[in-house]
Amino acid sequence: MTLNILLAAKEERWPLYEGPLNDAFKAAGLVDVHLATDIAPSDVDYIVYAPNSDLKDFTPYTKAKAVLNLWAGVEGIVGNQTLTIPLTRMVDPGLTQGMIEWVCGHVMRHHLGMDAHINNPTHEWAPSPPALAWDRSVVVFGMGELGSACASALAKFGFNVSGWSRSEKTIEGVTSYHGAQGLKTALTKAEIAVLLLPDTAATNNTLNGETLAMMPKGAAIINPGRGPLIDDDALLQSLDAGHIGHATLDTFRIEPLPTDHPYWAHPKVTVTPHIAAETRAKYSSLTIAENIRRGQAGEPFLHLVDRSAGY
Ligand code: NDP
Ligand code: OXD
Repeated sequence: MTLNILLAAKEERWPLYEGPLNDAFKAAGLVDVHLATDIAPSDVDYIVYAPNSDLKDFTPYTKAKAVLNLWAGVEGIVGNQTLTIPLTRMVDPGLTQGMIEWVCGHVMRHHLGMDAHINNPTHEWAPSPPALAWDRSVVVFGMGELGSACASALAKFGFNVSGWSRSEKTIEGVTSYHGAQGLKTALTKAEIAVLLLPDTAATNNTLNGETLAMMPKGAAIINPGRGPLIDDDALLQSLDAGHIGHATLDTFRIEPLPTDHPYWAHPKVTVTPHIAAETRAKYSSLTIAENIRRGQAGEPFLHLVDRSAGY
């Protein structure tokens, strides 16, 4: 029996995914696979789903066994009432490695104060050596697949690393905080804060006027998580008041970030266009194929989304 796999994505994704997905299906031992972007809904067995797909009504996909999201973040699909089959999200080594590199790079920029030397138009000779990583406290908010990998990598550099999440974690070299009281303690330690929380009702405005004020003066915020984690007006106020020192933002409430948004022109804000970690077809196809293999073998899916928690 042919296994029908729908790639629900914009047309431009097809050339990127066709080869890697078919190769990964073969490597996973899946035979007689038909991968396409236009399969009759009632024939589809699995849906590989890109968040910008036009597919919003899953009702006609009567025999589909799962929707396999190509992104780690699921805020665009998790609340879809027409989706009643299992939903998995992307966890793959390429995504994790990309996030480690991006986060460590931006943490290092702030830790070493690189900007002062990259932009020095007056050729000022003002030696002000940076602290050692041992004496710098970095807090990662959201200690899941990506946050815990970044926290471990930062700990290996020697940073004094803490992590905050819903549940307590045991990670070598990383102090774990959780819950409301844990959040307060974590904030007070966050000379550099990395946000890797998902976008849910509970994480909305995690950084707001009150919580920003708990952070050390001059703190840097790095947000590859999602735009709604931050109250934008409160952040701009805190930057203008000289409390928060800098914000490096990769994700926004509206993307692309509107050209007239104050973040673009703000001297203490760095905007990157949602590039912290890309889902790369070469690696993500392996996760997709493994989950389809599992589905066919009657084994539990990996990386299932908890629909009630929203991530
Ligand atoms: P995970 O689901 O593995 O981790 C989420 C973490 O957030 C968990 O540690 C979880 O706690 C914690 N968390 C969730 N809700 C709360 C809460 N209310 N209070 C405290 N902690 C909470 O996700 P990933 O690590 O894979 O990805 C994280 C996010 O990164 C994605 O959702 C996405 O938004 C973003 N992302 C951005 C990319 C980019 O290019 N900018 C690329 C990829 C992802 P617990 O462990 O206790 O459940
Ligand atoms: C993701 C992302 O969630 O790229 O995977 O933001």
